[in-house]
Amino acid sequence: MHAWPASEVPALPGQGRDLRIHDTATDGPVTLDPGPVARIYVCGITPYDATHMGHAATYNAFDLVQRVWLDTKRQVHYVQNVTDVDDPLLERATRDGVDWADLAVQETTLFREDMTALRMLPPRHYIGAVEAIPGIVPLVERLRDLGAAYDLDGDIYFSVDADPHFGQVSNLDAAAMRVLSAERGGDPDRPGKKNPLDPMLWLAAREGEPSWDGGTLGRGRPGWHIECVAIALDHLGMTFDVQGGGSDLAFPHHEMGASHAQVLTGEFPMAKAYVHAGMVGLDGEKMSKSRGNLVFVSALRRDGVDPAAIRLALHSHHYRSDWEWTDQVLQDAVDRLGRWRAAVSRPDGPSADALVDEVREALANDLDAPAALAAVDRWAARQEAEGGTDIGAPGLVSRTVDALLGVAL
Ligand code: 5CA
Ligand code: ZN
Repeated sequence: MHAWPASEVPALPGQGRDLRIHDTATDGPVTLDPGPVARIYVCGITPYDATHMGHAATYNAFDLVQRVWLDTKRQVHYVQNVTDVDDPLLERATRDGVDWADLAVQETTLFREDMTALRMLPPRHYIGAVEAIPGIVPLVERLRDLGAAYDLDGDIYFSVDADPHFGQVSNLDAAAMRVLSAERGGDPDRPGKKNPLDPMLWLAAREGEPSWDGGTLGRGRPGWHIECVAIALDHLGMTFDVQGGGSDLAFPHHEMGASHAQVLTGEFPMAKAYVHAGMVGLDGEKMSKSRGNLVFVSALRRDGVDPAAIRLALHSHHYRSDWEWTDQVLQDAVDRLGRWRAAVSRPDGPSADALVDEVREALANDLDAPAALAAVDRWAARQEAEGGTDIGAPGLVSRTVDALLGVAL
C-alpha cells in the first residue's frame, strides 16, 4: 500500500537528545541508543470506521518518537500495518451491507487524509494484512514445524507455552490475561485448546467470509498477531527499537506478537521497548468504534477546525495518561495556536536558544509534550510582556515547533 505525503522536518541548530522512554515490559524508563537507523513498528488501524481522537493521540505519540530521533540526525525506519481483513471489519461490512474490501479502502483513504492534515510523518512501509498473506503462511508453517502451533478443527493455534518469555511484555497473571483475551479478540473458552490463552494463527475458511490459499495450511485467513509479526520481521528484523500502540494492545496483541517472533527466530526480545499510549475517552468511556462514542478527526476538519489546533490538543496531555476529549481541550488548543502564531509573526523577540533546549529536553524525557508546550507558552508570554531584539527568534521558534511538535505556525 502507499502511505501519505511527508511534511518536511526542518533541521535545528545544536544537538538533539537521546530518547528516554517508558517500556511496558520492564515497567520503567529505557534510554534508546538506536544507531544510525532507528527502527519502529506502530500498529495501524483496522479500517472499518474513521480516525477518532484516540487513534490520533496514539499516532501522535509515535510521531514524536520519530521527531526526537530525526533531531539527533538519525534516519528512521518506520513501519505500520493496516488490518484490512479481520472480524470487526467483516462484521461492520455485513451490518452495513457493503463490501468489506471497499470499506477498508474507503476508511484507509480517509485515515491517510487525516494523517496528512495532522502532519504525522508517514511510515516508510505501509502494509496491509491482505498483501502480507504470502509472507504469513510460511511463518505459520514454520511455527507448526517447530511444534509451537497445532490444529483444532482446521484452525491453527499458537502454543503460548512454546515461548519461555511469554508474559514478559504485559507482566499480567493468567487470570487477568484470560479476561483480556476474551475482551480483545481471543477465544479462551473454546474447547480443545492446549492453553485457553493460545491465539489463532490461521483461521480455516468460513462460509461467506473471504479466504486465501494457505499452502499446507489450507484455505483461510491470518490471525491478528501473526499479521504484525510477519510485517515487522520482514521490514525491520528482530530486536527493533520500539513496538508501539495504545495501551489496549499490550495484551494480548503485543504479548502474543513478541512470543510468535521470539519462537520463530530463537532471539529475544522482539523490541527493545514496548511503548503504549493511554486511552482517550469521551463522557467517561474509552473512545471506541464498538461503543460508538467518537469524535472524528475528519469531522472536526469538515467543521473548519485547524488541524494544527487538533495537534496542539493532542500534545496537551502526556501520551501515557488516560484522558478525556472535551470541547474545552480543543478550545484551549485553538487559543494557544492563536497566541503562538501572533508571537512568531512579530519581527523580533527574546532569544529562543534556551527554548530549543527546553523543548528537546521535555520530549527526550518520555515525550513530555505538555512540558514542551509550557516552554513555548513562556517564550510567547515573555515576548508579549517584554518584547526582545533577537530578529532570528520568531523564526527559530517556528522551526522548533514545526520540527519537534509537527505544528506549522
Ligand atoms: N489494527 C489493530 C492494530 S494491529 C488495531 O488495534 N486497530 S484499531 O483501529 O483498533 O486501533 C488503532 C490504534 O489506535 C491502536 O494502537 C489502538 O491501541 C489505538 N486506539 C484505539 N482506541 C484508542 C483510544 N480510545 N485512545 C487511544 N488510542 C486508541
Ligand atoms: Zn498490530
